[in-house]
Amino acid sequence: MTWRSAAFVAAGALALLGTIPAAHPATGAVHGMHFFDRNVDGAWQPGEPGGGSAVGLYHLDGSWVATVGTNPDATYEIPDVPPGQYRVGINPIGYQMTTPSEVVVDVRPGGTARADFGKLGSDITGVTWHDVNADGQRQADEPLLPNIPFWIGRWGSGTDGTGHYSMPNQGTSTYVLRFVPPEGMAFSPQHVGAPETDSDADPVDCTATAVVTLTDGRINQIPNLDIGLVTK
Ligand SMILES: [Ca+2]
Ligand SMILES: [Ca+2]
Repeated sequence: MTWRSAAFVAAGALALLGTIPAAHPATGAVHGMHFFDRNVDGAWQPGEPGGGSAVGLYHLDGSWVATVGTNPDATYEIPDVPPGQYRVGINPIGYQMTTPSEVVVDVRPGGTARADFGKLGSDITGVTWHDVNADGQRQADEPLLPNIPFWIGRWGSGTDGTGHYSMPNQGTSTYVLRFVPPEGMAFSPQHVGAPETDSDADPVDCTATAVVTLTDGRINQIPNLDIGLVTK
């Protein structure tokens, strides 16, 4: 036998060892989706983003077993769970749930139990526009102003190249957006006329405030937090 054929025989023996059946798995898993339920139908569809926060696994008496993060694609997976019944859930505080926030699952050896969690946040959206006639209302012929910066605390953002901004899937809180007017411009008068087309910035402190609340399990949406700018 050459050294090559000896190596071949040894490799064959190792391959045979590899065919020994594995012991029946002693654990199972829990997986599912934790997502922002954009169309509020209680089910995940492609394009609905991950819910961000963690998913927890607990014994039926409430004692903690494991916590895993939610992936950006909205999936989560809790591996190596000993067989039995468990509570699995997310922290619902600050959001409108579109599914139960906690369910009981039965984990079987080698099996995968599924639990999905959908929730709805608030979309804070608006535009910055040139209030040409300085009346505090956005008329159809008044142009949007692109790339106007604003700050939320120490986090910088701004309207995009078309004059729009969007902060989707926000939980309950008070959001203070501090806008920075361009050179030679100031803010329109605040809260004059129809709210869909008025200006929401305080001309003195340059801030617009969005208050997201949950009332009777329903979260409020904040469309049209719009900012009018006038020529000085
Ligand atoms: Ca959905
Ligand atoms: Ca106007």
